[in-house]
Order: sequence, then C-alpha cells, then structure tokens
Amino acid sequence: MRLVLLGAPGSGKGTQAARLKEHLQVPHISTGDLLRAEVAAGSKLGLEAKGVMARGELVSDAILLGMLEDRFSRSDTSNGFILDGYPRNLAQAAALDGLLGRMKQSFDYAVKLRVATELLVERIAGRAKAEGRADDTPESVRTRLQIYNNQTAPVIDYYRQHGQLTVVDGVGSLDEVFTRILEAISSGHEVG
Ligand code: B4P
Repeated sequence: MRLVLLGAPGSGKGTQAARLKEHLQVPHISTGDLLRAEVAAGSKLGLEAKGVMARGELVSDAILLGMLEDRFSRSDTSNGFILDGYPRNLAQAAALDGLLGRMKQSFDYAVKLRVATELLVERIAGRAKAEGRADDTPESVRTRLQIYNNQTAPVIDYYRQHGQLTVVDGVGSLDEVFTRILEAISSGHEVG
C-alpha cells in the first residue's frame, strides 16, 4: 500500500501514520520527523531548517526533494510507504509525481484528514504543553495554518481533480479515526 497523508497541522497525520505503519507493515516517512532528526543531529541541513521550522514556515522545496530522494532510495520502500507531511505545495506535488515516476511507482490514495480549525489550535496547544515542540507556539501555529490554507489546500484540490483524493473525518478518538482511514482505503470512498 502506498499512501500520502494530507491534512492541516494538528489534523493527526503523524499520529495516524504511526498506527498505519504497524497495520500495513510499510515504512512511515514523515518529512517533519526527517527534518527534526537533522536539526537534532546539528547537520548543515538541520542548521538551515531549524529557524524556518520554528517560525512555522516551509523549508525549501530543494532540500525536501533531496531528503525524500535519499529516503526513497532505501529498499524498504519497495513494498509501500506512508508519506506524511509531503507534498505541502503544488511544486512538491509535481516533484513527487516525478520522483515516483522515475521509480516506476505511484501511490494508491491521498488521504486527507478533515478537522475544523478551532480543534486544530486546541490540539496543538495541548501538544505544546505536553511536549514543548519548538514550532507549537501561537505565532508559529498561525503561520502554519496560513501556509496550509494558501499553499497546501491547492494540493488537495489537485488530487481531487485527478480523482486521487479520499477525505476522512479526523474528529473522534484515535481508534475511530484509524478505523475510518482503513475503511476509506479499502473502499476508496470518503468516510465520515
Ligand atoms: P510536521 O511534522 O509535518 O507537523 P504537523 O503538520 O504539525 O503535523 P504532525 O503530524 O506533527 O501532528 P499531528 O497532526 O499528528 O511539520 C513540522 C514542520 O516541518 C513544518 O511546519 C515545516 O516547517 C517543516 N516541514 C515538514 N514537511 C515539510 C515539507 N514537505 N515542505 C516544507 N517544510 C516541511 O498531531 C498534532 C496533535 O494532535 C498531537 O498532539 C496529537 O496527539 C493530537 N491528535 C491527533 N489526533 C487526535 C485526535 N483524533 N483527537 C485528539 N487529538 C489528536
């Protein structure tokens, strides 16, 4: 199974991807996690990304594509993957098409988790308290939501127009949302 998980910050992509990985036995590729690992390692790329991420802005498309090419070159992606956090703009969507095309692959579903903005803000505020992630400050969250609406929403329309989009209601318990995603990818229909 090859899945692309889409949704606003706080919609539960990372949370559900971790469960889907166990269930589907395919790697979870989170561009946010890959970037945070670079930041933690203090690499050149990490130093470049650190400030950009803390402000809630998008790291450059070129860095992301290089990182993704590197990750997809590993053999564990040959049976499938769950891509979480990419693409976040139309240029990245085109880059993903190109990358998968070169590997003679495509994805099965782009699954969008739908959650109202008030709830997103509430969830991220909860995580800020629990984990203190550098980009979960109110200013950064505002920027992330703005970027999502301006740059990522067109990606969702793009996949919808190409008949590749499945929308899942992301509100409910973790188990409920997980079950809806599994139903959606087995039926190919919107759930919730
Ligand atoms: P990400 O790591 O992708 O962060 P995110 O969008 O906030 O989503 P995340 O997966 O962490 O949270 P989730 O919704 O699961 O990106 C971070 C930064 O990296 C970006 O801002 C950008 O700077 C950079 N970046 C990443 N990809 C990039 C790209 N392609 N191009 C450029 N830059 C890029 O969960 C949020 C919270 O909600 C959690 O606390 C969770 O416990 C809670 N939650 C989840 N499901 C819930 C539910 N059903 N009910 C209640 N709470 C729930």
